[in-house]
Amino acid sequence: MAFKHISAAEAASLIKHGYNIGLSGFTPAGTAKAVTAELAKIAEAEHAKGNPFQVGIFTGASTGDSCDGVLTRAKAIRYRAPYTTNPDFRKAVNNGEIAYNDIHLSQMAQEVRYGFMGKVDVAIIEACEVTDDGKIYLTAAGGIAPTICRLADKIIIELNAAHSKAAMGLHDVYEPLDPPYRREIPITKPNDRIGLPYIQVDPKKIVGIVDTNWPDEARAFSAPDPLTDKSGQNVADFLVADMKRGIIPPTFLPLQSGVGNIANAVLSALGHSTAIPPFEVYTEVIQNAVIGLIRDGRVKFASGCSLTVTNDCLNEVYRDMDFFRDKLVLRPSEISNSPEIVRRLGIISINTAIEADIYGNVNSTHIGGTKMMNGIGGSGDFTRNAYISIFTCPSVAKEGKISAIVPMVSHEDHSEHDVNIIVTEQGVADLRGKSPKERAQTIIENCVHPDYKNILWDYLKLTDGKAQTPHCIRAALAMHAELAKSGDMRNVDWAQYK
Ligand code: 0RQ
Repeated sequence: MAFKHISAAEAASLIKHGYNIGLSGFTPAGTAKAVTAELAKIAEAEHAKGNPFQVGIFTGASTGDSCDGVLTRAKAIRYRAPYTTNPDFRKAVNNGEIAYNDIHLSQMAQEVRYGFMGKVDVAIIEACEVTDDGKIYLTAAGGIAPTICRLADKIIIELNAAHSKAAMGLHDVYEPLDPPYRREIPITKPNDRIGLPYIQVDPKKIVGIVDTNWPDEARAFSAPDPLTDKSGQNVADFLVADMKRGIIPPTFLPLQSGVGNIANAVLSALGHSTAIPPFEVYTEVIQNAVIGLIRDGRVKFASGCSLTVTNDCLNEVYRDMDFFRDKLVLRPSEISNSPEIVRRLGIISINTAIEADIYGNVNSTHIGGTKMMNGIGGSGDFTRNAYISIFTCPSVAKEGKISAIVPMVSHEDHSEHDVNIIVTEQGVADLRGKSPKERAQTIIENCVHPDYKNILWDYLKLTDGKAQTPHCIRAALAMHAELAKSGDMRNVDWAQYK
């Protein structure tokens, strides 16, 4: 079947007010760009005429500015799920302008299938190749593309020449059946392939091909600094010690690491550690550091949902696909983040916290308990099911005015029941096998910044110390209240709570 080649503007005109659109991609990698940019213009024109124009957006994870950014600025988003990192979107959400459903990334595809969010009207899928019989070859991410392709009434393809056709074969496309017919997902090793290298659709659903040449909008992370290096080294030293004690097998275990500078520093420290054998990565986001470690022979295999790397790095992978082909695979997010597989493979998860409390509860999403930062992403998929779950964060934020360790988190994403290890540049708190009271001692002793140690010891003195989880409820959020009042948590005064 010969497909119609149409402009991005023509494709966008197929999307009507009130539609839900499903997008390929995961992070800015592999996401739609050209059609959403044109859709924003349509929304602005309609708004100028006094007409409503808003859509719902279903994606794998965050997108680039040409999607979340332009659509937010055009006030074209009514509803969105899941994770996003866009600063304009963040502002709009925290102004109450967009309904944002921040769910675990592994659950996105199935919740769309279960009908929790309404129907998918149009799917916009970035591809490096489409065949006449409806085989879609994705680019740098799996995301929820297989599900939205199957469910959408219409499919628009962004055939993006900025992605090499070498990406064909990178993907392992597998969509589980829904209950009560769901079976085990048959992955027992990070490098198992269980599906097809393409998405098969009914070619009649493809309403147009938009030819583009638009590189992914992934950002480069700032260079590591002494603080992130120290946290990375702390994680690496901790894992080496656990391996020497026999807790981690001598072959090591597959690693998941979140995005950002600390994640890169951890990978770099592990990469340089001579005590750790070459290891595997079973993660969601494959960053530059992993590609470098594959080159160096330190990472044997990486399974992920996206290649969220700089464009130089992506082109290097495409150019040298003969080398990378048997060392990399990209999967849909419900497989890359599958709790079943995370538990089976015994993954060591490393994610970043905004704040943690003295009992090990972690807030990854909210500033001051109310304002959304990005979202939970895949951190919960991995943390809850990991062999060892690790959270890292700097011990203080905003020049020391904020302690990342507080009496009680102002919002909870990961509970004390799921969090094994907390790491700051100050040190490592090993919470495994400990009671809440023991956890508080080890967290304050090892992770808290010196400016805040006595403040937190003094907080504990407000309690009678006898309960399972001692708290002075009236004072539990007093450090946050103090920050809101004076701009510095160090000014908290416990006297009024005695
Ligand atoms: O503020 O932007 O004004 O400088 O929060 O903090 O230290 O730069 O760290 O960029 O790695 O983000 C948890 C948000 C960390 C991220 C989070 C302020 C701080 C700074 C950012 P500025 P940093 P990062 C993989 C797994 C959840 C999802 C996840 C995240 C800004 O890692 O979204 O793990 N994780 N997904 O100053 C007030 C505090 C603060 C604070 C930091 N306690 N109070 N502000 N900040 N701590 C990805 C996917 O799932 C796809």
